[in-house]
Amino acid sequence: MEVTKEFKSGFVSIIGRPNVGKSTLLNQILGQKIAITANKPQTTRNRILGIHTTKDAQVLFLDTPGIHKATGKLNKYMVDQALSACRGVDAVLFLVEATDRVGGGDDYILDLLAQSELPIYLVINKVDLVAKDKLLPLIQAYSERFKFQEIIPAAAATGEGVERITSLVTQCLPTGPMYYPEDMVTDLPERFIVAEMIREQILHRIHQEVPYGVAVQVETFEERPGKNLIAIQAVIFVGRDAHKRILVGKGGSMIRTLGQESRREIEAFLGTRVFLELFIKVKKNWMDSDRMLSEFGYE
Ligand SMILES: Nc1nc2c(ncn2[C@@H]2O[C@H](COP(=O)(O)OP(=O)(O)O)[C@@H](O)[C@H]2O)c(=O)[nH]1
Ligand SMILES: [Mg+2]
Repeated sequence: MEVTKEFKSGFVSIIGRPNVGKSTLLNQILGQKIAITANKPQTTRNRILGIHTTKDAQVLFLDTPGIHKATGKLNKYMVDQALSACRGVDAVLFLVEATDRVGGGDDYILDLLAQSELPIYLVINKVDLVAKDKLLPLIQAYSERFKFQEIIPAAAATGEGVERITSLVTQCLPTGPMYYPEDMVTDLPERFIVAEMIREQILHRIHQEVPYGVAVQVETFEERPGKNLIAIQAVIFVGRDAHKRILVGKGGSMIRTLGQESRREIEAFLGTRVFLELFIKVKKNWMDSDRMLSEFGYE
């Protein structure tokens, strides 16, 4: 790629309360799904790097877990991931929902942001869910609450306003090198994204508290040469026996569905056929064990 002389680059973190659409926005910016999304809080557990490269700039977006008042070790880890993603970056995209009133859980985040001197871009997401005449008063109210660099209405799910977000944040980046190869979209290993796609199916299909106590690990990932096939074995860890029974389902029906749906997503992501085997193991209360948290990559 021919790049411009004034090439810009830098980090932009995407923060906000759980469920406002941060991961959906990242996927839409990249035009590719690397972050899982669900209509549930605490879907994203780690910081996720998405790389957006054009001939003018390379923007390194950091998707983060939602910021909320956390209890429990796993939740505290997640919030810490989000807050630390605001240090050493060049700008912050702060997401709220158009359907929310100003304040509430966002005040806490704004008070934290006020202590930094970073440019903060407010994205009012999910504008597809509100009448257009509700938008101006909302923008007005937010602009009185905080000195944002810009206020951008958007709908991450449909793509509305998303190009504008990228071009506005690019303007505030310093000139700098291309840190990653131009065709690279993330630094996450394929194994991690595969495990996340399995967890996403669990979030979509199983309710109550079960998904919050699930961790997924890919144990084997083998390309079968000459066959255009990847064989994957993954383990779903749960904290309780009862959760295992729910995941297995009647006569194994739930685990079968989870396997089929995950395989479909993983095949689309990897661009090959996939042979997927899922196993379920109980690790009692792993979410409160430092050792297990770090084994699952939450440290
Ligand atoms: N209607 C609507 N739903 C959205 C939009 N953006 C995200 N969502 C939905 O909101 C839910 C949470 O999205 P997600 O990206 O996982 O939120 P996160 O927790 O902030 O990362 C999912 O069900 C998304 O499909 C949007 O612009 N409009
Ligand atoms: Mg998310």
